[in-house]
Amino acid sequence: SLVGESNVSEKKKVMILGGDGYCGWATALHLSKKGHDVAIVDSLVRRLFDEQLGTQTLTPIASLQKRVKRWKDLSGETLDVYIGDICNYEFLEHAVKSFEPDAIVHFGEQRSAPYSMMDRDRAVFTQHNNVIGTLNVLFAIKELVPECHLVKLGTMGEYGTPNIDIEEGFITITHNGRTDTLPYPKQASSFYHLSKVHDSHNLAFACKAWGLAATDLNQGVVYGVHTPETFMDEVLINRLDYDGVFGTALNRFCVQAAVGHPLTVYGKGGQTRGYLDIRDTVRCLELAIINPAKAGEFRVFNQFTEQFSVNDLASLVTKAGRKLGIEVQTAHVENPRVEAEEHYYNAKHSKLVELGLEPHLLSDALLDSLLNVAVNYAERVDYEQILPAVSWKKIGSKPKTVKP
Ligand code: NAD
Ligand code: USQ
Repeated sequence: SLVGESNVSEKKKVMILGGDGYCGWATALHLSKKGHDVAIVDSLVRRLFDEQLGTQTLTPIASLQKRVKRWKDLSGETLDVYIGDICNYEFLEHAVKSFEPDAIVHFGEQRSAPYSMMDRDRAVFTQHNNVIGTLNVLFAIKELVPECHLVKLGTMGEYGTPNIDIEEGFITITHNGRTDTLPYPKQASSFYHLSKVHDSHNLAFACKAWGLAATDLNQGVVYGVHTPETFMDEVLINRLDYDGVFGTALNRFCVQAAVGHPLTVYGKGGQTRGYLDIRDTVRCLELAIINPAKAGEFRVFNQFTEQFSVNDLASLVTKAGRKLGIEVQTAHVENPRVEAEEHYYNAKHSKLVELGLEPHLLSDALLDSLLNVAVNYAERVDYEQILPAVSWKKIGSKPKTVKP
């Protein structure tokens, strides 16, 4: 067992909603390795989205059952598994009652902005899945485990790109001579990002009304694939999305470079966001869990380590490619989204560092290793899935069937 070598001060029972996904799987293994008792809850709907869209992760992922068995063989640790939809309250109630978590980490949402902008059906699905799922989690905690700390994934995209500094959740404003600290204004720009805003409001209210303890982690864009645990064995490998719907900026650029596709910079490329390495994601979750919010407290942490524009990322990947002998081109594609392409951006991100986060800043070594992973699995890449096909302006009410 790995518990012996862990530095855990207090062993916690942690339930991970969305534990079969990109951030969730890596976090489940990290916390298990650190000696916590971990349960995974997942409906496996993410695997179904890939089927619907006719795409697949760059890396070949094993079934959840195989993953969990291999982890048990390698570490001696058991991960409890509950397969079901958290929008189904009876299922969630059963899982929470039988596991009795000290902390619930909530990754279990539809997380793609383009997916939420495909058609009315998917916009409604996204907000229903995310908002109702989170409401169910709040009720389950209130009814069954009122002391349980909720660690909920939000997004930096809740804030949008205001022309002033972005604070961590709250801003102190003086208006007509009076001063108050208020929730930072939200200006999300997709039905997905808006679902996170709605969640944040529901969390804040539940903490105030029922005394729940919650941490909202406004995470930036995650990059990378390996963590020490998922790297232990190919059966444990994490997913890496590169397609135009679920792929995110830096991960996409590395895969594009590896297969000789021009980097897809949308519009002017000045869009600036917060980014972090997946090895920091798992550590941030651990820090939030071992330093819980108090009863009645609604905390907000901005979870990213560095800011980059899309143009910055393209030039970093171009340089890293050159070192590996890959000539990387950039294509400025028409921006399918409605967003500012040149703007001020300066977001605070000190609370997780104060708790002990030591960031893995984006380095040549990481770009090298990510490019190498992409080169290794290049034959799995479907070139046709790379260009963006979802337009924010062309969203319609008719279900969009994916063309063969
Ligand atoms: P993912 O799609 O890889 O994983 C989400 C998991 O949740 C999937 O396994 C899916 O099957 C499951 N799920 C979705 N709806 C569910 C439901 N109703 N019931 C049970 N399970 C359900 O996504 P990810 O990239 O791991 O993101 C995890 C969380 O972190 C999301 O909430 C996302 O919004 C947030 N986030 C992700 C990023 C990123 O760059 N990947 C950045 C910021 C925030
Ligand atoms: N972009 C490009 N080219 C690409 C892909 C993206 O220029 O090939 C641009 C987008 O237009 C956008 C920026 O890069 O301006 C980021 O896009 P993204 O697809 O990497 O990230 P986003 O849609 O914001 O969503 C991702 C995750 C989501 C999470 C969010 C964090 O999918 O779950 O909430 O990152 S944040 O961006 O901080 O809101």
